Amino acid sequence: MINWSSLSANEQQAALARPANADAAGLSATVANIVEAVKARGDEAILEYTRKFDCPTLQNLVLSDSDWDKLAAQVDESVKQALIEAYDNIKAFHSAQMPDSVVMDTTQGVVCEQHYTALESVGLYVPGGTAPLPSTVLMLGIPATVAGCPRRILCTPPNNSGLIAPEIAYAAKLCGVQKIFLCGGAQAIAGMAYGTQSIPKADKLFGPGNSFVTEAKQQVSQTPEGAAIDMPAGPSEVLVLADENANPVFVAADLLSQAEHGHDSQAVLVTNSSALIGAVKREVDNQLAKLARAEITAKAMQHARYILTDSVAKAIDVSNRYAPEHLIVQLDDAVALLPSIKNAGSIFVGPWSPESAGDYASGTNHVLPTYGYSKNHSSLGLVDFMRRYTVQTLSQTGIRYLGPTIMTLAKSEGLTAHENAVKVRLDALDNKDSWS
Ligand code: HSO
Ligand code: ZN
Repeated sequence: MINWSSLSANEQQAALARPANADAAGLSATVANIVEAVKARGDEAILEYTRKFDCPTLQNLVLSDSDWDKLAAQVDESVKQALIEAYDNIKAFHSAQMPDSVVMDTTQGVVCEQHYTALESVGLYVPGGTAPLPSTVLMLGIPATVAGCPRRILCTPPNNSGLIAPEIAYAAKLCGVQKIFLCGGAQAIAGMAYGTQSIPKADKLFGPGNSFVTEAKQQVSQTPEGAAIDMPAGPSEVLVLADENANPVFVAADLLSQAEHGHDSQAVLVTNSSALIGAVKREVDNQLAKLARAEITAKAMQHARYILTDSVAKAIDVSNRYAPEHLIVQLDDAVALLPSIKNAGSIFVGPWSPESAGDYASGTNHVLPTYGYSKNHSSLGLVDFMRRYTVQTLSQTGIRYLGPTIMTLAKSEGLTAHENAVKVRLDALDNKDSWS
């Protein structure tokens, strides 16, 4: 248990720190080599890495339509129905995010417009790992399709026999993914960013991944011929804000649901009640033993943080400083306190809103900024699959009216060519020859 008010400023900072990568330089060099190999040798390099890391006998990077259909057909009927229900909610919420154009006269004869258009080609990444996540396929594929992106491909690592989880195949079909490539890691990211013989180049890459994937996304987004990325990422995290009336069974279950993602998952409880901390710890022990992934979950819970503050207001302060990916608010007056919550990727309000709801099926996106990036990055949404551009049209009245202002500003910056681009037009309107 961490007693917040007894900590020095440095200790407080350390208490909220994220795990740092011990060998950032090594990771960066390894990934740079992979990216270079894929840039130089395309499919051949990706196949080599995929045979080395995922499936030694893989022949083809593309999942054939017949394999895709066969896999999708294997999914349990009840899981299909659940995926469809989740799909409906996610689609409804993301469709409602369609932004409107802005068209207005800013001044006499000057029309300014702002429009959105779908990105041409998007690359979706879905990790393999210890638990393949079809829900992530929905979170990426649905907004890509709703936004109207014409090209939507997905990369995911194959298993030892060169196939993928049936649920991933089914979810990808459901949400309109057009092609699945059987590769993962930095090699998949490089393949989508630069394009290969079989993988079409993507304008932007989306989706979570391990440290290799994250580093590769950073690297390919630094070069103009690479691809944009959705957001920077680190291990998944939850912060629960709770008071003495919160249900310790619920709080423990929420911390554990985050912890089961991986040994590096971050679970943080911030509360003004030491009694709650005691009760939650007991509950964590009770529930942990019964979980399917008890070992991974226990490992993550070893670095779980239980922070005691002097007041609810201070607890909210701590949460704002931590800027969690997921924030669960189990405070008495959760709704009233929402305006004081500044930084969080997605907020779950009140005792009946577990993170699992947003992870799977409520409709919100589960791709969210981690590692404190919720201070300046947004949760994934429809507009991330679009780009915004502007249009302006000045009439003769417009250039006459605004021209002198533009000329004055251009002159004040010493940019006489800018000034002249207006002057030649004003002169033409006055039937004057600009050059005499
Ligand atoms: N909590 C994860 C998403 C997820 N959970 C998928 C279950 N499946 C990151 O937001
Ligand atoms: Zn989750």
